[in-house]
Amino acid sequence: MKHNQATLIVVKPDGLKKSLTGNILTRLSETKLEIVAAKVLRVSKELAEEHYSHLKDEPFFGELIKYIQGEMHNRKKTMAMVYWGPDAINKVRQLAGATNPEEAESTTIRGSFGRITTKGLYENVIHASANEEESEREIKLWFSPDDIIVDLYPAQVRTDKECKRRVWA
Ligand code: IDP
Ligand code: MG
Repeated sequence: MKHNQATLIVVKPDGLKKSLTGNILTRLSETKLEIVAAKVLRVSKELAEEHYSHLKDEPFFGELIKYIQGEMHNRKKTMAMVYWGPDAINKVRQLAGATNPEEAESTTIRGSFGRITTKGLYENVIHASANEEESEREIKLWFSPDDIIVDLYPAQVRTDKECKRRVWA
């Protein structure tokens, strides 16, 4: 049996604008993987640039950062999730399809719903981690240990006395 893995999935702003969240969750449920974390969030410039740091020298980097931040869709939000189970990374990548939506098989999420913008950026609806090194890096970037219902990676307890945070009034 293939070993358990965790993988980061992000419904990108085009996926949210096109109301594809339900559809994507249904497709993901076919994998029989377990969902262990989920949140809706605005992607800061810092998070965007760190998430895509491997592409910083590409000509489309600037557009890519604007895209994941939602500036092209007037939808400044994404939905990030961690799925967990046997062979999770490959299962989700298969379902997502190729990076270039024109090359992705038409039955995949990217093949069904992605497009290439006039500027040449691939708007491909979802992000999915490509390998274990990447999934660990990305999950640690997008989530804190307490956001995830299983212990994926070693964590430590830190007491921040002066740390200001909002609580319900
Ligand atoms: P992946 O999302 O399939 O892992 P990456 O190479 O990590 O592919 O690229 C991250 C994102 O950058 C892609 O999902 C896509 O939105 C965009 N992208 C990647 N390569 C190209 C390209 O050659 N032209 C335009 N956009 C690209
Ligand atoms: Mg990638």
